[in-house]
Amino acid sequence: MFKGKEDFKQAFCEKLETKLGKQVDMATELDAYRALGSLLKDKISKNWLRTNLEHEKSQQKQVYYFSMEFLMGRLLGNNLLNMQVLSMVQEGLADLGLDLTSLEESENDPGLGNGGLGRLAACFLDSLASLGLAGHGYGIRYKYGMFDQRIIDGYQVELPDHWLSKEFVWEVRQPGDAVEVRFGGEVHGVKDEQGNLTFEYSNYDRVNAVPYDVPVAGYNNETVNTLRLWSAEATEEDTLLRAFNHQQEYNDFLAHKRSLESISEFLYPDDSNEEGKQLRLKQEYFLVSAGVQSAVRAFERLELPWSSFSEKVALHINDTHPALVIPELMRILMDEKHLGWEEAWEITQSSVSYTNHTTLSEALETWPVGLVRSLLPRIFMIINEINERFCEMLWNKDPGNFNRIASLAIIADGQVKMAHLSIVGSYSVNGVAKLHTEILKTREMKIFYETFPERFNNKTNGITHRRWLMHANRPLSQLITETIGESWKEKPAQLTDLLKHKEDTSLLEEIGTIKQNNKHSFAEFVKENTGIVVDPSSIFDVHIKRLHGYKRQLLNALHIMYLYTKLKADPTFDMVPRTFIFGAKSAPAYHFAKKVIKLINTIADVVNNDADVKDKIKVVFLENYSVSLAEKIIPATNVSEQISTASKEASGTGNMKLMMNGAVTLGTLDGANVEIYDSVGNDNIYLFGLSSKEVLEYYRTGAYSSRQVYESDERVRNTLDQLIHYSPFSRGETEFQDIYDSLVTYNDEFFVLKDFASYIDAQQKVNQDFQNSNQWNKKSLVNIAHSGKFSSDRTIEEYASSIWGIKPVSTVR
Ligand code: DL6
Repeated sequence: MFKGKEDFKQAFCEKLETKLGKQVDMATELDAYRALGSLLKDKISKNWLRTNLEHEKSQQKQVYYFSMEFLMGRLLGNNLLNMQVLSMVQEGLADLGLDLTSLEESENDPGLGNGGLGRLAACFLDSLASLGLAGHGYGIRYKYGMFDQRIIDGYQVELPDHWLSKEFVWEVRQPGDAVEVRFGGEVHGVKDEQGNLTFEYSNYDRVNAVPYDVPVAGYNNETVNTLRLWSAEATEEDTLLRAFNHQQEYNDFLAHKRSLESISEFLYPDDSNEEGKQLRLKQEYFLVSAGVQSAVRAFERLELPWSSFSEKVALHINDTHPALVIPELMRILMDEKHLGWEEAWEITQSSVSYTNHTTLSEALETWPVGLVRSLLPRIFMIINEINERFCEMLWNKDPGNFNRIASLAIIADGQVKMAHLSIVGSYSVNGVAKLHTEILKTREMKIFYETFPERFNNKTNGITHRRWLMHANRPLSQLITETIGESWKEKPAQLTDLLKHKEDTSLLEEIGTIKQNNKHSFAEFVKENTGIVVDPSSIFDVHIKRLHGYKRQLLNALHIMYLYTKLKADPTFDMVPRTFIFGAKSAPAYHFAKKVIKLINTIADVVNNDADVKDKIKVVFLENYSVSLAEKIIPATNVSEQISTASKEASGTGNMKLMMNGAVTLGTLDGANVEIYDSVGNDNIYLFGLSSKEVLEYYRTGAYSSRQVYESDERVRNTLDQLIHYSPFSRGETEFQDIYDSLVTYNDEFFVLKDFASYIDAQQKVNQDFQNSNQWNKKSLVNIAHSGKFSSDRTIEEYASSIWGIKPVSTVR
């Protein structure tokens, strides 16, 4: 690495000169960031090569984690941390008159993900490398990420996120490893000389999939894995070998090239409700085909028989989006490697594993048969055959049970059901929290569970404590080390050692002081970015996640309206000042969610400008919520809002990041909140609302009447009426009529009204308890102490041992 600070400074200055032709005094912060990033990448590259050589030499089993999203966050700080040079680099840069934090701010967040599933993939990469495991990511190098959110007049406005504009210093283009991906055309079965049936393709479009490799460096070890991002380009045949005799030919060529390259142009900004868009299906197959070809190539270099494929290769699919891995591997094994169906199926099924991330029925992917058949003719034939064989197997087991076959079939009602394909074609299906897995087994995937019980298992999500604690909250990290020693960094479960100190009042005070300092810094940030002045001694109450009906930002917003109204009626109403902080993006076409954003901003406008209440309540909606923004908010949070309708949030991971930074959860018994509750106990979490059983029972019986709640609870009625009658919030407009209707007229799908009363009570309890700072800090400590269990290192160790069957590469660690 670097021999010391002076060595680093020299290398950095040289890099500035050779890469940018500049000296330190001429360099902007962006220049300095680019030089530093590229210098680090050079340093990482040595271990990168060594890791690859070592894997090849020892024939390590490789895990390929296929995901349409990797929400990585900025890489500079993370790489400095993992390479253990952060403080030294910071000091060296300071000697040169440069501030590391400002350089970090120069990096764009890579626009490669939307929300939970993408961020989980990023945490997993960090853990795989840090645990010395041979696991790599396969994704798409989208040119435009999820939109850049602006709030204009309270409304969400979407601008393009051209995150590559500043150069992504970490990537290495690898044209030598490009592969061809085919779309459309026709497939003909022909008999070869031995009479075997083979398939010939004609009239198809081909796309060059060019990989861009990003190194993923482990913490304090020498492992460097790879995140391989595929970019779509026109092939050489389509570009160099064309004759342009006429302008029209040139125009046609440009249109063709543009349409091929549009495959990796942008990330669909939805987190759940994907409509059957042809381009999205193209993206999915593009990733899958490129990735599987690349994994097969790597396997072939080992010169082993095909029967050992699954001993050396694990293909993991992050939700159903990459489910075409199954027919694509079948296609390659049969059409290119000439294996028979049975052998290819055995290999495929024992190599693929699948994680489900949602039970929302609208998020379960299906594709129209016609679309799959025309875009991917050979793949469709294979899916069809898988389906027929599967249905035959079901028939043989239970002849005549048509209903069962109809509900399990992969192709039914003119749709290809990707979850069914994923379950049938894999050896492992996991949910992401205990409750979620239980719901999969007993409800959403019940008949599949009955058919293949051995495939189903739970892997509760986790987050990387390196990014979310060691890097995002250095003072807290340091205090923990001073209290329990260094080893929690490599073994985060040891954070429970903090529990031995939970009666140590001076430690509790220090925890409180760190939180207070973080709140001060964050208040500065809020002021600079929004002009809103917030009181750092107020309770920082944080609701950060995608905007969705089931995540119930609306419940939080209605509660603020309720508090405001109460304060207006009784200015002496005693409450600890509270700052409500929101960060959330809505899918551009999700009308209801956008209305909620407008409502929150309207509330902010009313409350923040009303002299009667402004010392008691402030509301801040931060635009463009992202990983780097989360890193600023989370260390400053007191209350973590995890208030989804029970049964709807598969796991949540924000809940884990916030507890790890000493925030106390206010939540429903949903997703991983259940396990957080089991760990921290009743005194260190605020629970409210319906249980998942009650919610599911209401859905089953239809016995819930939101109008009844509205009519019988005055607090509910007074609050809701302000949405439609003249009030400071409606200002006589009908803007929020839809929200009102969804709650009262259309029976409140997410039980906001039903849970309103118990939410008020829980909030009231928070208000009381926060006044005893020693007790509150103790709750913080208990949460931090139990957060080690929610490190993604634990999750990945579980995947490694019980799904993938891989062990750390001993010589690398
Ligand atoms: O598993 C990661 C994350 C969970 O923590 C969230 O609860 C869940 O909503 C999220 N799902 C998605 C999109 N789902 N699909 N498909 O991000 O996954």
